[in-house]
Amino acid sequence: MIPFSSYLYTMGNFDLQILVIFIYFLQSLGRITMAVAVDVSRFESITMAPPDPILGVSEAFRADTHEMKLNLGVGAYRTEELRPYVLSVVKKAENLMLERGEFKEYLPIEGLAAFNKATAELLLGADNPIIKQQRIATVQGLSGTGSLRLAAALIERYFPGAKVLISSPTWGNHKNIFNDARVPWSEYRYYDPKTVGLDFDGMISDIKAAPEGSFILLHGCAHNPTGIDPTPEQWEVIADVIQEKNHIPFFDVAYQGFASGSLDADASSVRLFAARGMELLVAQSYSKNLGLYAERIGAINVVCSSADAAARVKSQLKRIARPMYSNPPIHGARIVANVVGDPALFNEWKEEMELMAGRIKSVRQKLYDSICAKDKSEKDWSYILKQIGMFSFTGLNRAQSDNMTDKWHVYMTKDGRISLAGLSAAKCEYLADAIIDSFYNVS
Ligand code: PLA
Repeated sequence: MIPFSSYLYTMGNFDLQILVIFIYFLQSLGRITMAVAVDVSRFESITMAPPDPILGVSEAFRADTHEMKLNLGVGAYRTEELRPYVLSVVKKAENLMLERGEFKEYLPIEGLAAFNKATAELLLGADNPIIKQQRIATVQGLSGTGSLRLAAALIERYFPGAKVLISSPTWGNHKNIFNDARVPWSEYRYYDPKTVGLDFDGMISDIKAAPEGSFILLHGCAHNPTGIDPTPEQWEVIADVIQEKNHIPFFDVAYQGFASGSLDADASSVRLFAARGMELLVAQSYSKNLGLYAERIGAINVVCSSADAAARVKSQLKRIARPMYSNPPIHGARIVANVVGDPALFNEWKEEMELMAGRIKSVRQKLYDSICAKDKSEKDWSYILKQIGMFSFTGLNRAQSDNMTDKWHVYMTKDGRISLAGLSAAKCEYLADAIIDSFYNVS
């Protein structure tokens, strides 16, 4: 027999109302005394969550019907025609996979071995002794976000109370990731609005002041949202301070190849730290550089001082991953492994990446030129050119950013960030008008 409580769930609203009336009727006869609140949801106390500050922008964009609308919110590369772009090396790798008729069985918890090898080599350089010495623990993750989350869980479990220091500002999701993993965090100064540049002294003194043994989260290249990276000399000083304070560097590498167009140049910060013999954490993502956004492919790497420590760390990362999502998806991992493992495809990838990075640089220049041509004041807009990567941190405040969206239908994050990867040369003039109007007419 079906229990009464299960039967309740199968009833429609109308049925429930009838039932409630029937129960009241029985109650009024004094035959039954129980109160059944069947028309009240058990989820009544759950309030509506706010839209995500980045991905929520795309939702609002989709709902807008204006013909000039422009989505510069999320960092996703578009063609000059503003269409999503699938790299031709990705299509070739997928064709190869189809021809080979590859299986779809579960991967091991740590992911595809060929991917893990390729990703560590891409990060450190194939001939890096760390790889030969097996001092790197690499586990395939659910893209950059999932990899950061695994590392956060590792910190929470094995470094209780340790703090993560994140840059101010940083990618919006960093705080969520550490909050959800219950890892305490605080900020170090990074951006100086007066110079629209790096507050290097502030950054160094905050890293120095952090409790010994803190994790220092660093953007490997193309800092999000500012587009401002330390110089090679500044990276050396940052490494000095981290070493002095016995901190642990934790790199987020979400844009390797996208900042400069070169995979090696964009990994130079990580390699500089690794070459000093430091232990470090590195989360990687293939969302942008291979355009594999929805495949959710990335990795967490932990460089350790011994092969033995690396083996133990890897075993614990697997232990964390298993109850979270069991094992990672195979498709994107195979694409990366095929592209990196085939010299012809690898070279073609580098060419396509240069092309993408080049298109972003050219709209950056065009936007700057258009703004300068229209703005008759003395304002120096050159910071737009100095910033690197996908984004430009315009310096527009919240009200001005709102004006960009409400009046001009330009969708962007409320911190004033625009994704140049979603801009075409044809829309630069329009965007320049929107920025100038918002900057001068809204305070
Ligand atoms: N780290 C940084 C610094 C990022 O900017 C992003 C993506 C990620 C990690 C995670 O990307 P992944 O999980 O897809 O690998 N930032 C985007 C998208 C491009 C987003 O917010 O999810 C952004 O628009 O900022």
